Amino acid sequence: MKAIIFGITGQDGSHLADLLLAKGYKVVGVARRCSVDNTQRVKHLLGVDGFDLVLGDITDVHSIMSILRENDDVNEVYNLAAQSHVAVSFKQPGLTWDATAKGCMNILQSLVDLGMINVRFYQASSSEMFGKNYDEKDTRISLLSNPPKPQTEKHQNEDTKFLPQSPYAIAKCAAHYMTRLFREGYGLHASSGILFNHEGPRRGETFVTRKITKWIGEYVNWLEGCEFGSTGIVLPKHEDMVRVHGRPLSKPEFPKLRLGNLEAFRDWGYAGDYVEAMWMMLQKDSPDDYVICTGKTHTIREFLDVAFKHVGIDDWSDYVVQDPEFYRPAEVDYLRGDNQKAKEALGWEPKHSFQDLVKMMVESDTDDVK
Ligand code: NDP
Ligand code: GDR
Repeated sequence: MKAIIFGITGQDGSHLADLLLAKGYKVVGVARRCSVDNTQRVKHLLGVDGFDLVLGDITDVHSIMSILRENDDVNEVYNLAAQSHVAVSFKQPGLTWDATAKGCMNILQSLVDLGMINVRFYQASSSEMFGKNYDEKDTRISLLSNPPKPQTEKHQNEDTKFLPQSPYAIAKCAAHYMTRLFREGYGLHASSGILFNHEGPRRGETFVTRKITKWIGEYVNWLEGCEFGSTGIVLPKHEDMVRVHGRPLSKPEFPKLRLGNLEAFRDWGYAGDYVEAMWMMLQKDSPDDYVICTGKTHTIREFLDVAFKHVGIDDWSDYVVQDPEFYRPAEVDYLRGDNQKAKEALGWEPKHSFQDLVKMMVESDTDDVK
């Protein structure tokens, strides 16, 4: 079996490549040209048998066509490439549209134009497409109220209407509908995974979870008086810090963690679990759309609670500053998926809990910086 992964250098691309190679696939990863090395997440795969890294950009239809032509024996194509940062999409809506919406169309149309109609296609759709919308279902009867009252739970599933709140989410909706159109119009085996937030040690450093755990790692390291590099600051050991040429130096303040809205709810899962769902979708006889999520939701405050507690800090309020720079023109307040369809039709379930995820990320970042 052979797969092409667009977006190989991203978080999910690297996890998916690991999964497919372990299953014996040949994997062609498409990376775009970058002035600095962008292959950090797939370093461990370079030179591995069955893995090939090629240059291409989803906004350049010629590069897509030539990659597909050179790999006309491909069985599965995964489109994970996108300008994937919601806040950035407000600042660069044009680029976001070109990569996130048009990029998907470029791949789909190329498959049809080249007559590669039997290739199975995966599109990385997003819970951001739901935006402000959710459905409510009765879950239980509250016996505490008199008379007993039904209680409701908010959630999003495959039937929830989209109400996107950012240029990113609007571009993802366009790509989602384009995927559906090629499925229904051309009979392509094209599926969309509507994935809720998924994270892990390979998560980009400007997404909120990784920004928090990365900061914790660097702070813990600073406390221990070690050198740390990824923020660009290199601190001397404690001894040197207090005395240079016999003169005492004041201990420099460690910069606080600057965040935006802490009240938003997100349904956070582990990326390694979610790429399995992508693969499972393409193994089904018929293509379809699936919500992939944990079904649990937490605020950013709760993430902070668990992450800081993990390094022995019960109250993080002295370490975190809310900064208007990180607020968005429009926010998605509440995301909590319902994964019943994926459970029943794919047999997929998340293997890692919220607590597992936070622990894994904090531990990785406290180790990494040492
Ligand atoms: P990342 O931002 O980590 O990765 C995005 C990938 O797309 C990178 O490899 C990036 O390359 C590549 N890319 C960007 N623009 C282009 C372009 N013009 N041509 C070719 N490649 C390009 O995202 P994730 O791995 O987290 O997510 C994977 C996909 O899933 C994305 O489409 C994202 O929008 C979507 N998604 C993600 C969720 C999540 O929680 N992680 C949830 C729902 C959907 P480079 O490394 O050079 O920047
Ligand atoms: P999201 O993830 O927008 O849900 O998109 P992100 O981690 O960027 O934001 C989650 C929530 O945290 C709030 N927030 C901050 N966010 C960032 N990035 N930086 C901050 O400093 C900060 N402070 C608070 C945000 O306002 C938001 O409410 C991710 C991406 O992976 C998308 O590509 C994907 O489609 C969706 O998840 C599902």
